Parts: sequence; structure tokens; C-alpha cells
Amino acid sequence: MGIVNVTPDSFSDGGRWLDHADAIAHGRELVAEGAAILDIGGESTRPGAEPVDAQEERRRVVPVVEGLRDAGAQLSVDTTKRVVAEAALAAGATLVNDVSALRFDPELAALVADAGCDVCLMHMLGEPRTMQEDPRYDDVVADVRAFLEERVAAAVAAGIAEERISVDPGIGFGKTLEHNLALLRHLDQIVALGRPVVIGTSRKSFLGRITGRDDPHQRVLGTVATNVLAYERGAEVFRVHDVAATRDALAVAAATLGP
Ligand code: HH2
Repeated sequence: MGIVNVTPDSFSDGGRWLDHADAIAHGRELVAEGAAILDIGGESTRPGAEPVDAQEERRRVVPVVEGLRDAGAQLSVDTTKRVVAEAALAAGATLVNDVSALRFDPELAALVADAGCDVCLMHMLGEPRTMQEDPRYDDVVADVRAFLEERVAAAVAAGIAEERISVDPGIGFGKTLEHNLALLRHLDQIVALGRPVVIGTSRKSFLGRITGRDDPHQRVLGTVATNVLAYERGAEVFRVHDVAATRDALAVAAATLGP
């Protein structure tokens, strides 16, 4: 899953693809590098980010979805808002990637159910503005697993087909370095929920904490290492900025681990 951020303030590539034509060209490049899914987002969820008005988010995202309709990848919209998801689905998206796991907008679950599209439910503690202020868990792996189990049940109760649902432990969303590492180390427990697992470590700050790399662009090798380990533990979708590097690493990991 290649990331297309149509935002001025994303933590690693804010402002680079704000122009629609640039974002579309970038998405096509990621498909050429081997992305099977493009995740298009118009609101940064980095720690401390301020929410974006739905109209503005829709204005950023929809023309990019339209422009990537024939790019040869599944199109995903990274949003928590029904109006944005609805417009993106009408423009050609078939996956809603909701970092709030259908909690922030009470109308989003019904839209996903009616559309019959795919949905990714992600764990986050709190909300982006405040989530990194002293996050605490009894047992991070058990807590995240229980949360995702409950959100899958809520989605099914809202009429979403279970086979349309993937889950994501939400690396960096209300988590310390230790929390992120515990989730990666015990990812098999999230995989045991029985739904495809999406993992998003790409260039995130915990990799900088380990490697000493302050510049997110220098965290590609750390990103690759975590994705190989997540693959080995059963993750199926890898949300990354650096598609070519990740594809190569996963191809080698797959060949080594065997069928
Ligand atoms: N991470 C980000 C955004 N959306 N969605 C899923 N399912 N999993 C993730 O880990 C995830 C996500 C944050 O990364 P990015 O889009 O690069 O930055 P920003 O939120 O600043 O735009």
C-alpha cells in the first residue's frame, strides 16, 4: 500500500503532493514501483495535528482519486469522515482506511455497509491532537487486540461483511517506543483475530528513536526491517512511502520463508 498524502502538514512529506497533478503523478510512480493499493489522504494524523474541515479534505482528495482511477491499483481513502469517504467512493475508491475504526463519524459505518466496500479498522488511543501525551495500557498487545475485536464486531453489527474488514494495530497512534515494539514483536496475536493485518511503520518517529535518524527520509531501512518482521509474523498489507525498497525486501522475505 503506497501512501499519497495530499496535505500541507504530513510528518514526512507534507506539502510535496498538495498540487493535484503532482499527487496523481506520485501515485502512478508508486504503482510502477509495485504498489497494489494507493492510500490517498487529505488530513494529517501526525501527533498534534489539527483537524481539517470536511470540505477542504474532500477538495484535496477527490480529484486525486479521480486522476488515479485507471492507475492499476486499488484506491483507498484515508479518512474518518463520511462525506469525504462518500465522495471518494463515488470517484473510484473501494477501500475506506479509517484511523478511528468507525468511531469518530457515527455515519461512516452505514456508508461502508451500503457501499459494500472494504474497510481498514485501526487502533488509536485518544485522538491525534493529544494521543502522544503519556499513553498508558494495562497490556498493550491484549488491549489493542480486544479493541480491534470489539470494532470488528461493531462493524459487522452495522451490516459490514466480515470478509471486507482488515485490522491495523496503529503503530505510533497513542504509543510509546516500547508499545510499538511490543505490538510488532507480538503481531501474531493481532493476526490471530483472523482478519488481514495492515501495518504502518513507514518513516515513523520510533524508528528515529532507535536509529538516531531525525530526518524521516533517512528511516527507509528501519521501515523495511519492521515490514519484513511484520510479514514474517503474518501481516498482509504494508502501508509505506517507499514502495520499491519495501517490495524488494518482501520479495526476498517471501522467497526465503517459502510458501
Ligand atoms: N499511519 C498514518 C496515517 N494513516 N492508516 C493506517 N491504516 N495505518 C497507519 O499506520 C497509518 C494510517 C500516518 O502516516 P502518514 O500518512 O505518513 O502521515 P500523516 O498522518 O502526517 O499524513
